[in-house]
Amino acid sequence: MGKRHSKLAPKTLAELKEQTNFTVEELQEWYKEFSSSWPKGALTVDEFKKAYSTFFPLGDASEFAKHVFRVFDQNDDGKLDFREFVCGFSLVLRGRIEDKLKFSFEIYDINGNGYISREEMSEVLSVSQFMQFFLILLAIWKKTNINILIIDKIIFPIIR
Ligand SMILES: [Ca+2]
Ligand SMILES: [Ca+2]
Repeated sequence: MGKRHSKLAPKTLAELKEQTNFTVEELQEWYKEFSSSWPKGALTVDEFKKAYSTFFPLGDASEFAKHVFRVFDQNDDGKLDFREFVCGFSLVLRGRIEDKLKFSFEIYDINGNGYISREEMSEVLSVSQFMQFFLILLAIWKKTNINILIIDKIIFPIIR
């Protein structure tokens, strides 16, 4: 058994600092959490669902978690590595409004053809689940700068 790395390599850290809206300290903190929760260095969709449902045990949050996973998994290999994980959270929690809207769109556009069909809309989730998702993220990331008003005034009407 090799020694588990609980610190990010300086090069990776510098790259992630560029790619996300987190500070060096926050990234180190995320990494520590991530590597102790998923020592393999990546998590599967089932593990993601499980983590998700511990934050939100009621209802079928795991169905929605599946779609979040799909969008976070940038290289489509069925695993979330630390980079994808932290980039996903950065986007949702601290991204520009345009990026958050793009994220919302991709959640619904399951086949990635640039359109949201009626079927995709009903497949994904109800609006209330979508709102829950953001509230869960808020709970996870207390120091978030996400603005509830932005969700309410911009994302909510768009996905309705
Ligand atoms: Ca991946
Ligand atoms: Ca589509």
